[in-house]
Amino acid sequence: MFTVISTARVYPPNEETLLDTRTVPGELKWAASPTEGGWEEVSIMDEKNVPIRTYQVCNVMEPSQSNWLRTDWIPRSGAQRIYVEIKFTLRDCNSLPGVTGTCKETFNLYYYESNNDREHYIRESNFLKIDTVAADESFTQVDIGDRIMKLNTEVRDVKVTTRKGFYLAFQDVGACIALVSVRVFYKTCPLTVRNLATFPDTNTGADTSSLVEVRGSCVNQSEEREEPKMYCGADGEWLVPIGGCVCNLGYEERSGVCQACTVGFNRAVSTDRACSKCPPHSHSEKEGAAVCDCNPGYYRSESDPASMPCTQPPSAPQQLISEVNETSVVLEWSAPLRLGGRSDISYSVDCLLCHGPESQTGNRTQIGNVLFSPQQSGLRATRVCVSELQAHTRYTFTILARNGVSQGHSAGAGQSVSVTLTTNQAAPSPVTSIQAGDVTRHGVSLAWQQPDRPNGVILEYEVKYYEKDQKESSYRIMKTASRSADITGLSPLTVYLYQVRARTAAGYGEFSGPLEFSTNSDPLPLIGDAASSTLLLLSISGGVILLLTSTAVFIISRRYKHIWIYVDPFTYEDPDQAVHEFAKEIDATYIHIEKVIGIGEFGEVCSGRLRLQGKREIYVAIKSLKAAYSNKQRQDFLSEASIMGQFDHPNIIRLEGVVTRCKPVMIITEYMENGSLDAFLRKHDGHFTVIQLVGMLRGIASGMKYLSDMSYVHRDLAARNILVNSNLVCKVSDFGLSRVLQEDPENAYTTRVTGTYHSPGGKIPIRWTSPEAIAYRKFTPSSDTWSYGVVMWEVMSYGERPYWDMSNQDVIKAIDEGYRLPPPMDCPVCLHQLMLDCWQTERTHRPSFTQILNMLDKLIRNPTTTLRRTGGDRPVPSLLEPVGGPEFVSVWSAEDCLQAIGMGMYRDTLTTAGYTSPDSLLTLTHQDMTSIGIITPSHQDQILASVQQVLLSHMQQIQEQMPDSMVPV
Ligand code: ACK
Repeated sequence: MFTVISTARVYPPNEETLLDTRTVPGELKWAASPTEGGWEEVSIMDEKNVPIRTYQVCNVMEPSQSNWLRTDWIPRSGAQRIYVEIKFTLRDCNSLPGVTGTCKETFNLYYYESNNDREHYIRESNFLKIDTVAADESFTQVDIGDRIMKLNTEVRDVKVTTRKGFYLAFQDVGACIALVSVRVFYKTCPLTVRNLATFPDTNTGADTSSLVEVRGSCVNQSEEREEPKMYCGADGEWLVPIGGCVCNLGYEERSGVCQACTVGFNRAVSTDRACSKCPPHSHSEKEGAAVCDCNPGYYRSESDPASMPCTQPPSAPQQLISEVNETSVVLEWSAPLRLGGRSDISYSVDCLLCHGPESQTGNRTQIGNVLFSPQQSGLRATRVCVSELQAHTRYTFTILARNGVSQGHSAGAGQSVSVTLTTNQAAPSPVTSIQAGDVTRHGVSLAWQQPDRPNGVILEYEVKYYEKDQKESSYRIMKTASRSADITGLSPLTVYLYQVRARTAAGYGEFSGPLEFSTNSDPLPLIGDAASSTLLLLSISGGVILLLTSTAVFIISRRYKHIWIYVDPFTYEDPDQAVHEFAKEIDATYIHIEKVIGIGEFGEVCSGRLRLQGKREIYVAIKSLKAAYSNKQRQDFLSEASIMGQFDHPNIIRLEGVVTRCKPVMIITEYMENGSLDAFLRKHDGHFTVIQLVGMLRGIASGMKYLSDMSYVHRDLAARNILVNSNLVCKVSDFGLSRVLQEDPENAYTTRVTGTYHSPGGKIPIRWTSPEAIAYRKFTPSSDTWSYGVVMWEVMSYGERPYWDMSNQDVIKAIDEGYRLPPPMDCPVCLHQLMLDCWQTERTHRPSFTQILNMLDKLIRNPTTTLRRTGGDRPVPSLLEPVGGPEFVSVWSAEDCLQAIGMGMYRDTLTTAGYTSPDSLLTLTHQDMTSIGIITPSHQDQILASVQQVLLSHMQQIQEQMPDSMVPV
């Protein structure tokens, strides 16, 4: 028998043993075939004297041996490849005396997969061969009796994947063998932790080259950084770790596990490897803190990293000083004593009296009118300039310091410092928009607008002028209380520079930029058709003019004082500049729209209320520009405002302002309660007296005279474009179609209008338009006169359609053939005569608006002799006839008139300024009133609205005492 040396073995950690004959207690009792004379179970003692089971066979002398030995069923336990380690001794045939060729030195190893753990019989042919096993070079010496034998160890492996278990078989073919031990095992990659991920014990794959992919799971208190993966190789080794996990915040990696940060420490960002001590002014009370909490009174802003110390809001700014300069103030302060441990300090300025919409433009903030430079909040520097404050007003400014942790933690007054100051009385802002009107050889008329910020009552204006060549070395000064000046005594054909400044109780404002203008070489002033025709009229009437009443002289003199030429907004490159030159931008929040009253060419027309700061609320009409508009439409729409904004007359619709900086774009005008004149008259057919109708016509003529004096041609004068207010005052509106008079009219407007009456300039209202304007677009104040005649006819016929239902072509033809509209029913002859004068084919024979106005005034003054005749039975007065006597003035004075409208307090002011007759009051404009010191807007409105009305109703009383032929129509 054998004694086995040193058989004690320790299994490697990546091998799972399925069978080890050396650990089987008792006999193995494997199935041998043949049962006798083949394999034999033999017990031997190992080196520790522990009995072990072996199988032996040694039939070397007999031929054709096939001795099978089969193990019991071995469960594969999930293994896919098993390893069989056989320790055996094998006798060298040569060492056996007397053996023949039958002796073998190998045996065969087989396997058979099966689910059956108790197979009685397995056919030998069902076994699959694993290998033929021979003794090899490496062996251990075994002491067998008195001889030394070699103990071989051979390992074979095979894939077992189809059944739950398998049997092994050893076939001896005639060798002398002792199977000392058989161990069956498979290989695993043992449980491991790599990159904070746990990989479980994993069976190797079925093939020798297979890699099993295994997903790891993060260890406690950690989370995946990138999916952890590793491969289990066939030899039970882990290969290629990928991805891994990181410890949760508040934990750090120690010895492959995540351990909580201790008290007073934190780990707040995953890129930090280890826990760190809490930053200053913070603490952690529990283990595992991700973030240390701030100590009481200390804070962290949302953007502060947790590693940053906790900080505090700043204390108040110090040493606030203010320096007032008129209506500006410079505020300066020093940084707070305590910055709270931060560097992101900023300041804001609070101003209790500064209201209104806020905007940031360039490097300044605007709140209402007040400007903060560089801004009102978020100031980095310790200085701010606040300007455009109200003069003479007490303001309190508070400077507030804040930093990143002020939000919600500010201790209020603790962070701010205040100063109260009073602004000075300020000089007026510079005069802008000076315009030159009448230029002669020796003089020029200048006019200008009031400064944007008068900062008080303007006492006078100073005009400085000097020859351009002489620079300012010798200049002359002229003072005036009004916003116009006639400069005389200039040298002909010389370029002069003119500057204007305003004076209030606070002193002079700055001079305007210089306006450059040359005097004429031409001895006669020529300003548009209206002026020349007036001069013509004056020269024709020669001595007659001397007979004009003081009123007429007054009107003419005022007219010359105010020559001002209308500026075509289309000559501006930037249409917005034009609109802002002539129209005030209104904050949309000051407007309350109440209802839609109509549809205009560009969108809805609404009525509503407007309350401007410091002014009483007024009713307004609001024209808005529809939502989807082109640039061209916006420009056309706003051009109406640019035109309207240049006018200031009681019979021209007044522009309140525009809204262009937000949508919808709007034009705000005064509200006219009775809407358009044509509809109004149709609604009240037959309800008015002739004198009331003439009163309306007078208003329209007065407005048109004003426009023609400004060289403005309306082009669409018609009753539908006249608006009527609650006092029956008529005002010219709709400046959409109109264009400025061209310098050289012969060159312009030559487009011949064809059948459709559309031309590049727009539609032409045929029934209202003069023949020369229709034929070759010759639009002049005389073509407006033609239209005025048609308006007269519309008014006297209570809104009848001119030429009734005749076609446009027929109208043109009829006019060409000399046909004219007949007098409307009950129309006084003189009025129809005036219409016929307006419809003279030769335009120069038509009356100017000055003449029309004089004529109407004459009719109003002498209603008993002029208005009573209807039907053309008696001769009518000529337009050039001298204006009638002063009956009107004698019965009714300017003083009475002012008294009647509750404005008696202005009697002296107006008389001193030359407004002595009632009809001189009719020429008053807002501008006139402001310049003579009637500055209260409501009083100005009251005077404008009521004077015409009172005078007309007075005339009506006179008329009522007339004979019955003068019945209301
Ligand atoms: O005839 P109406 O009532 O008077 O209908 C038209 C409509 O808007 C479209 O133009 C009316 N409208 C225009 N401007 C004013 C205004 N300033 N005051 C009152 N109504 C106005 C016009």
